[in-house]
Amino acid sequence: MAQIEEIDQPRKMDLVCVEHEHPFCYEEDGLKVTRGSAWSAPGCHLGCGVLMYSDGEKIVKVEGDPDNPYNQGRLCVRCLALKEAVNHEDRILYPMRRARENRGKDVWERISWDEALDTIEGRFNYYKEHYGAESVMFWQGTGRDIAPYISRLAWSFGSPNYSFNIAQHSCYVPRILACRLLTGEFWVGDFSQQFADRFDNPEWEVPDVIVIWGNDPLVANSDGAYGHWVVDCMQRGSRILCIDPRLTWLAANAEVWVQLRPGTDPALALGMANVIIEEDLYDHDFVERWAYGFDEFKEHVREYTPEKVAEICWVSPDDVREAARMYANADKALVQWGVALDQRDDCLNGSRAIVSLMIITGNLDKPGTMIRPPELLTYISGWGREFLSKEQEDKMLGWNYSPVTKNFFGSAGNAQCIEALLTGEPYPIKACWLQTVNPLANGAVELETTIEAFNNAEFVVMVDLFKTPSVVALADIVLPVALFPERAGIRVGDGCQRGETINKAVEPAGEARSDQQICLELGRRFNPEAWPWDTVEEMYSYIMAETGYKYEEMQEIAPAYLPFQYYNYEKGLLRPDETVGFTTSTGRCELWSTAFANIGEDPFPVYEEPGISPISTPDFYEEYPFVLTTGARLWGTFHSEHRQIPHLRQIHPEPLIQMHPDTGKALGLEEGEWVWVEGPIGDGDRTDRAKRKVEFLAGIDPRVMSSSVGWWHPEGDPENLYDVRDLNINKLSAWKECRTGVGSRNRTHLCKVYKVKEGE
Ligand SMILES: Nc1nc2c(c(=O)[nH]1)N[C@H]1C(S)=C(S)[C@@H](COP(=O)(O)OP(=O)(O)OC[C@H]3O[C@@H](n4cnc5c(=O)[nH]c(N)nc54)[C@H](O)[C@@H]3O)O[C@H]1N2
Ligand SMILES: Nc1nc2c(c(=O)[nH]1)N[C@H]1C(S)=C(S)[C@@H](COP(=O)(O)OP(=O)(O)OC[C@H]3O[C@@H](n4cnc5c(=O)[nH]c(N)nc54)[C@H](O)[C@@H]3O)O[C@H]1N2
Ligand code: SF4
Ligand SMILES: [Mo]
Repeated sequence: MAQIEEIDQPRKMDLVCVEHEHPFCYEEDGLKVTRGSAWSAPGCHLGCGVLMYSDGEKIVKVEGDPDNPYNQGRLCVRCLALKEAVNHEDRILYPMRRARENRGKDVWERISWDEALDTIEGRFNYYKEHYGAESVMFWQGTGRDIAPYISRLAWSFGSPNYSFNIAQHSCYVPRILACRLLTGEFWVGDFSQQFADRFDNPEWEVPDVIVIWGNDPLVANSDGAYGHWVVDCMQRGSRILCIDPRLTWLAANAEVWVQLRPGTDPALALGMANVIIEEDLYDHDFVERWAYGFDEFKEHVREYTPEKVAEICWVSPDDVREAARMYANADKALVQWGVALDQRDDCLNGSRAIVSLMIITGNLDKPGTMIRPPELLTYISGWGREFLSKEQEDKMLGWNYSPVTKNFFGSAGNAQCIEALLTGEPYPIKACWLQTVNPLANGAVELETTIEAFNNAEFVVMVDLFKTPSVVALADIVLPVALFPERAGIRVGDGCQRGETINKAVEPAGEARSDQQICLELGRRFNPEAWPWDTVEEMYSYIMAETGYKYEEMQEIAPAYLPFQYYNYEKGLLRPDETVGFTTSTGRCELWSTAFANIGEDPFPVYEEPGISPISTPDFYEEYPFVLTTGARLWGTFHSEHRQIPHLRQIHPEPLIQMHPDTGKALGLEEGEWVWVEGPIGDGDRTDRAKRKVEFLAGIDPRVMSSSVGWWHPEGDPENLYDVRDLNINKLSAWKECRTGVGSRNRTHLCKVYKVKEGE
C-alpha cells in the first residue's frame, strides 16, 4: 500500500485541460448528463468523449462531447447506437452455470455472484495445486481497457499463459515492436492529438503528406488515431498517399494510390527505399547524425528495383517511384499504418521496412511526422509481470517457438495453448478464463479443432455481454459484464496522450459487473498482495499516481493532457543515461538492426512470398485463382460484435465478399447472391469454406477479393452455434502458420468462389 499512501500527498503533474462548463455529471432539461470516455463496447479502441443522457434509470441518448478535443463532438455509428446496445434484451444479466456435458446446449442455470466466484476460486486453485498454475490459461481478445487487469490476474495467479487470442501475434504489437527495436521508441502519426488546443497549437505543423498504409482510418479509427483527423489535415493541406488493394474513400481522394497485391507490402517499402536512396531523396543530415548502418542498407535495397518490386506487387514501376518521391520529397510526412501489415507471414519485415523509410527520410519526432505518445500505462506490455516467477515464466507456452517470440514477446502463443489443450503436451491445460473474446466467431482459426481443444479443458469460464457462439460451445460458467456507461474506468495506453475517465451514467443491467471489478475481486482471492485495493477507483488512482491526481479528481478535469515535447532525441530525453540519441544499443536509429542480428535474424528487412500465394504455390493458384484478403473493417461492426444491434445490423445485414464486377460476371455471379469461398489452409493439405454474399467493387483488382470477418447470426439457433460454422471465414486459416510465430495469413489466402446450392 506504500504507493497508495504516496498519492495522499501528491505532486501534481503539469497537465493541460480544457475548461468544462459543467461538472462531469449534471442535469439538463430533466435528464441526467454524464460526461465520459467511450472505452469499451459498443465503442472501439479510441475512447471518444461522450455525453450520456439518462432518465435516471436508462440511457436515452448519447452525443459526442463537443468540448473534448479528441473527437470534437463527433461520434460514429457504433457509439451512436449506445442506447440499443445498453438496453438490449439479449444481454447476459446474471452469472450462469451449465454442466460440462451440456456444452453446446443452450441450457443454463442462474447462480449468484458469490457462488460463481467461489466456484472459480475453488476450481482454479485446485488445478494450481495439482497441475501447477500454468494449467490455467487466461485469454482475451482485442479488448479495450481489459489488458492490464487480465494480465495482472493471470500473472499474479502464477500462470504464464496469458494471451491475446489473435491467431498468432498479429495485431499492432508487431508494428510497435518494429518501432521499438529499430528506434527504441513507439511512434504514432502526429495529428496534434497530444495538445488540448489541437490544430491551433503553435508547435504543431500540418503534415505535407499522410501515408495511409494498410489501414482504413475513417472506418477503423484504429490504435488511438481518430480517422477523421486525416480529413481535418487534408482540409489544412495534407496530401494523401494510399497503399491499399481496395479503393477506399481515402484511396479515392489520394494523390497517389498504390493498389498492390495483398501481402506484398514489404517489397513495396523496400522498393521505395531503393528509389529514395538511388534518387538521392533521403535526409542526409538525419541519416549522418542519427542512423546506423546506412551504407549497408543502401547495398541491401539495391536489388529491390522498381521493376522487380512492381512485378511482385502487381503495380507499375512508376507507382513505386511516385510513392517514393511523394513520401521523400515531403518536408513532413507521417505514416498512418494498419493491421494489414501484421497479417502476413513474417510480418515484422513490412513494419521494419516502413520504419526504415521513416528513418532515411528523418520523419521522426518532429512536428507533423511521427511522435512518441506520452502514456500512463502501456497495456501492450501488460501489468503485474513482477508477480510471475522466473520459474513460471519459463513454462510460458509458445515462448520458445522462435528467437523472435522468446526475445521480443511477453505473452503466450495461442497456437501452443491450443496444442497443449489438444495433446496435454508439454503439460495439460485444465481450465480456461476467456474474457472479452469470441474465438469461434473470429480470433481463433480452425473452428472444429478449436472446439475440440477447449472441450478437453475441464473448466471454462467466459466473461461477455451476450451469448456468443463461443459462450454456447465452450463455457461452463459465464459472467455478465457491464458496458461503458455502467461502470468506472480509466483510459490508458494505446497512443492515448491524455488522462480520460470512463464514468458511470446508469446502473448496470441485471447483475452485470465491470471487467475490472471482476478481475479485482478474483485477484484479491488469489493473491491479495497483488490486489491491495478495496475498490476499482482506488486501483485507478494507483495507476495514475504519477500524475498526482486521484481518480475522482481526474473525472472532473479529464481529458487531461500529459506533458509533451518534440525532438526528444536531440535533448537527451529518450535514453536512461540522459545522453542525446535513441534508446538502441548504438544510440542511433538502426537500419542495420543489432537487435535482430543478435538473435540470428537478418539485420535487414527482406521480402519473402507469403506461404500460400500465386508465386509460392502455383499449383494451388491454378485451382484457387484469387488472392483473398480478409478483415477490412466495417462501419457498424467491431469484430464479431453488434450483429444483434438493430440499426447496426441494418447497415450490414449479411457478410459480403467484394470482387471486381468483371470477375463476378465471368463467374456467372450476381450481386447479393450467396457463394462459398473456399481455400487451402496451413500447408495446403486441407481446404475449408465459408459463406458470403457477392458484392461488386470496381476498385479492386480482378484477381483479388476482400471479405469482412467476425460473422454469426445472433438470431439463429444457439445449438447450431448461430451459423458460425458456415460464416466464419477464419476457417481458411490454420493455427501456427508463420515461421517466427508472429503474423498470420489473413491477408494472403488463395480462394475459389462458387454458388451455394439450394439447401446448403
Ligand atoms: N481474418 C481475420 N481475422 C481477424 C482479423 C482480421 O483482420 N482478419 N483481425 C484480428 C484482430 S486485429 C483482432 S484484434 C481480433 C479480435 O478478436 P476478438 O477480440 O476475439 O473479437 P470478437 O470476436 O468480437 O470478440 C469480442 C467479444 O468480447 C465481447 N465484449 C465486448 N465488449 C466487452 C467488454 O467490455 N467486456 C467483456 N468481457 N466482453 C466484451 C463481445 O461480445 C465479443 O463476444 O480478430 C482478429 N481476427
Ligand atoms: N469499425 C471497426 N473498427 C475497428 C475494428 C472493427 O472490427 N470494426 N477493429 C479494431 C482493431 S482490433 C483493429 S486491429 C483495427 C484495424 O484497422 P485497420 O488497420 O484499418 O484494418 P482493416 O480495415 O482490416 O484493413 C485496412 C485496410 O487494409 C487493406 N488491405 C487488405 N489487405 C492488405 C494488404 O495486404 N496490404 C495493404 N497495404 N492493405 C491491405 C484493406 O483493404 C483495408 O482497407 O481496427 C480497429 N477498429
Ligand atoms: S471512434 Fe467511434 S466507436 Fe470508437 S469510441 Fe469513437 S465514436 Fe465510439
Ligand atoms: Mo486488432
